[in-house]
This record gives sequence, C-alpha cells and structure tokens, in this order.
Amino acid sequence: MKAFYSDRQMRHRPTRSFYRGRFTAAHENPERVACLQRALERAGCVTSEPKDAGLAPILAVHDSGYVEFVRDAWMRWRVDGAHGEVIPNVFPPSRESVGDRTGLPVLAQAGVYMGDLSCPIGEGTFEGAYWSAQAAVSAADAVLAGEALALAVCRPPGHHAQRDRASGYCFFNNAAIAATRLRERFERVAIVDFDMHHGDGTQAIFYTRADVLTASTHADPRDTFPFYSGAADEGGAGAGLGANFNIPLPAGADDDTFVAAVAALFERASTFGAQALVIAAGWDAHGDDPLSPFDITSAAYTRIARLMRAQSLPTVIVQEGGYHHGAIEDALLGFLGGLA
Ligand code: Q9C
Ligand code: ZN
Repeated sequence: MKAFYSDRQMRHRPTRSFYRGRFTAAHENPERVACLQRALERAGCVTSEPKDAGLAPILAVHDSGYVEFVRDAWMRWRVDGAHGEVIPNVFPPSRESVGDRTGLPVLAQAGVYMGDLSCPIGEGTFEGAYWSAQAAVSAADAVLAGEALALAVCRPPGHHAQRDRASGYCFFNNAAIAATRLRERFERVAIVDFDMHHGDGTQAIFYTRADVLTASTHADPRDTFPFYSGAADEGGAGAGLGANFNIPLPAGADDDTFVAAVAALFERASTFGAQALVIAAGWDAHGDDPLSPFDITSAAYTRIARLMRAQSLPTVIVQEGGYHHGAIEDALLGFLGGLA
C-alpha cells in the first residue's frame, strides 16, 4: 500500500493545550508519528514524500482569509508583542456577526478563526498543517491514478477543522481535502470516520451537499468533545438532506458495539452509492487512550480493516486522532493486519 508522510509535518510542535482550567502538555505531539511509523515499518509499509500540490487543494475546502490567518498569525502575533503561541482570549458574540474578518488585528482574528484553546499556532504550525494536507492530497492522487488503497499519515489531524475555523488540534481538514480531490473522478464519495470524536468539521463542510456522505461514529457528544454536534438526528440539510449520518455510542462501548457501528457506516456508504471512500482513521477509541470513554481493543481495528476491504472501493485512509503512544502503534498494526 502506498503511504505518504513528510518530515515537515513535524514542524508543528504545540507546547500546551488549555483544558478544564489549566494548561496541560499537548496530547497531539510529534512523537505520535514515530509510533505510527513503527507500526508501518513492522507491517512492511514504507512512506514516501508527498508532492507539493500547492494551496489550491486546501483552498478548495477552506476560506482564503482563514488560510492566510493560519499562515501569517505567528509572525503577526510577534509583531504585536504578544507571547508564546497564538491562542485566543476574546471571542465574537457570534461568528456570523463578524463582517470583514481580514482587516482585524491578529488577536481578534484568533477569536474568530479558532474554536477552542487546543490548537495553538506556533512557528511551524502552518508548514506542518500544509504538509499534512499534502499527504492527504498525494494519497488521493495515488487512488485517482489507480491504486486501490493509499494512506496519509496526517499530523496534525483534520476532522474538527471547518471551512474557516480551527479546533480540536486540527487546522486543515485533510479528509475533506482528500474527498474533494476524489470528487474530480468519482461522482459520489463517502467519508467514514471512526475517530472517537465526532468529525464535526467534516460534517459542517459537507452538510448541505448531496455528493459527499459524511458518516461518523463517536462517543456521545452530550458528554464528550466536540459537544455541540454529532447527534443521531443530524441528517444533513437542503440538497444534503440524507447525506450525513451519525452514530453516537455510550461510554463503555466494547469491540462488538464499535465494530457494528462502523459496519453500519459502511452499509450507509453503500446505499448512498459511494464510488470511493475516505476513512478518517483515529485510534483514540482504544481503551488505553487518555481521552477514550470506550473499552476498545486493537482487535476491533483488524475487524474494521476487513470490513473496509470488503467494500471493494478505491479508498484513501487519513490519519486523525489517537494519543496513547503504545495504543496507536498497536491499533494501526492491528488495522494493517486486517488488510493482508
Ligand atoms: N487536552 C482529535 O482527536 N479536547 N481531536 C480535549 C484535552 C480536545 C481531539 C483536550 C479533543 C480534540 C483529532
Ligand atoms: Zn479524536
């Protein structure tokens, strides 16, 4: 299987994340990649450098003012005499009420373009997020060129990023970027997201579209980040009505429950008539993950990989979350085992 990763993704090195009243070490750290690389190596899979497809595939999904903010915020923050990484401390009464965002000071823009305090922008954040997106683009291009399967080791992750908003460690929505790329050839694309968190950014990006199905299973958002979306009654709107599918699961869910939910996502992709798949693959449902309310083992990911292969559709796998170093290596290894 072709796999893509650039060392330039390491340039994103968040030092902290604000959570439940205090700064904590960043869960989403560059060391995660070393674990994923070990799993790939053990499975005999070598990553190659993504091509530079430029900003166009990112701008096909994201607002240009937002992309410029992610690119320039660190420099502008220093010029303004602000400290450390870019983290907002002021928010608009409603984002919709903000007219022209592009002329605002960087601090005010941070409140518009950043949804939480978990995605600090540092010196290398744009470069890291840019190359993470390029890995997704290269994986999509490999599938467009005829590969049955390609994997993008996306870090930073992407599924919480909206068109004009970073959140939950995510800046550019790699899965949405890959799906948009696949749409150049395939009329209907389905995104199947089994990261433990709801893929709220991906849902928002495609909510009113009929050509891309967004299907996610996740911990019940009434108790778990991202809180404000991910309920089962969110089915899409307008032309996109019926092209969004959520399966929230209760805390304590085990392998059988989780695998059955993912199977239901694939079934929905099939009735939707998907001609290609994007898998938003997070490993944070694993019982050892510090954020997981579930009781999932690596064996679940082997079963999920088998289900995925049984769809017999061209498939791009995009890395999302997963924060326990041992668990993500084991989970990815289990997943790769299911592809053999
Ligand atoms: N430091 C992904 O899995 N809230 N994002 C928890 C704990 C943020 C997870 C903060 C969770 C974001 C891609
Ligand atoms: Zn997650």
